[in-house]
Amino acid sequence: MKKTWPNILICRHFGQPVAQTHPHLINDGEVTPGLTKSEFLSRRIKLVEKAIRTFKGVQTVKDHILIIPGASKVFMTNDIPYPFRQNTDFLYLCGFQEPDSVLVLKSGNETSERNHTSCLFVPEKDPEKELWDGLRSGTSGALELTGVDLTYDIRLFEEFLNNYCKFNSGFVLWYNFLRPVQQKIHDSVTQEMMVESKYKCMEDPTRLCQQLRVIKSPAEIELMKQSVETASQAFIDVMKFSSPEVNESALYAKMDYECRMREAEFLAYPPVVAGGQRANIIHYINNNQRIKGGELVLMDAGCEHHGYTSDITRTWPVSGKFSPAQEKLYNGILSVQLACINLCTIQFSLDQVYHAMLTFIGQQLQLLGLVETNLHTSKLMQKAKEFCPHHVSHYLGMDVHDTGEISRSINLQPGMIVTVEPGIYVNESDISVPEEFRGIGIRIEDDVLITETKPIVLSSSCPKTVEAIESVMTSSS
Ligand SMILES: [Mn+2]
Repeated sequence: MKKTWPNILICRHFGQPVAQTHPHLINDGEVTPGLTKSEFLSRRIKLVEKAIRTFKGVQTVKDHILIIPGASKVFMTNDIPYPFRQNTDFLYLCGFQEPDSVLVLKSGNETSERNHTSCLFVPEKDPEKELWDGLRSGTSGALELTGVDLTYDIRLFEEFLNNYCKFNSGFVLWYNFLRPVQQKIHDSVTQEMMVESKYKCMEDPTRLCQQLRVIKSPAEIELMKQSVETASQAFIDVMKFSSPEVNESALYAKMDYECRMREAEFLAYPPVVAGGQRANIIHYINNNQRIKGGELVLMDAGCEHHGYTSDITRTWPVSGKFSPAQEKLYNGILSVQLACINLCTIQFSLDQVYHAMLTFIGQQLQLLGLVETNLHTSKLMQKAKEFCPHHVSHYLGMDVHDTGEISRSINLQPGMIVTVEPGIYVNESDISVPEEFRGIGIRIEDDVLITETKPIVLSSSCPKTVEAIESVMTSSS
């Protein structure tokens, strides 16, 4: 009988999924699922080029060094870590998923692409540590995995900075000093570079990085579509699972389960699962109350799929059938939401969509008899703000509230992905409105891709009209 031996020699060990170990997740040439080494390389080049451009014409500036730390593990109690989540900018620039690392980008003397260098400092392999905490890629694994130019043991980081300062002057240090990501790295930067002000000037690279991140590449758009589709399908399962007296926590658990079963890593944020008047607490996350038969439930949830998030809100009757008052208010806010989506084009900014939303909500409030019809415009806007105290949108991407440094007053651009999420929240003790509407809170939120022409709703498979929701809830499969 012929004996076959396991091919142990070619089986390298890495601290994160690679094509050899996780062929179901990742293809050859990819650093993280769906994203290639060349895409990461082009992100790094673009960032350094942006840094150089910022100082173009300033003769005294010679070089640029950018320091982007990865995250460290955070512990909830002795030895018990929270689920690890990599620092977003670091992940965006190199795809390395282990804690306690740092990326350093150095500009070359010329602005030619080839001259920029990327160095990744990582925890070196250590059999004893790996026995407890899992595999590490180490310096050689990280080099092969990410395609950066150089990798070093993280323990050499301080020495590296020390040497850099010895042999360089007149450089710009790009480091977010105000929001340290990793204490050790922060101490090293402070110690080696701040003490004698070795740099010519210090700048925060966060905004430059977010200017890149806010426009999604084709590969990123594909990942976003998958993330949003996963959450949309999970919403359908949660709607079907709803029934009178269901606990909010059960709907939360069902959402989490259905997203993970579709290979999302986890929910992107603690979801809002708010029955009845609890929907009027915008960030309600206690999720521990039973929902009565006649009530609506508002669920705001999304997942993280290979580092990209979805963020959807639906509001539906747990019994499967809207009451006449619920339906009226629901259709009112739905018409606002559809009108806002139509404005998501390169002609407008998110702030302009927000102001339009206030106008649309004002009109609906008057049509539904929630406010008087003879109000002055400014008073009507004020009323609209009272019924919807939040913005209509935020950018969406690797983070849920993505690229927070990018103003919402700039025009939308192709490749941006944004949420559209108007709501109406009627206080139960507001005696100025018809009784039938009191205590109802409704929000409808979709994820929308901006193109050269029309907006594309990525969450369109998630039921949204009264008919679609009622029909999904009565169908058996
Ligand atoms: Mn949102």
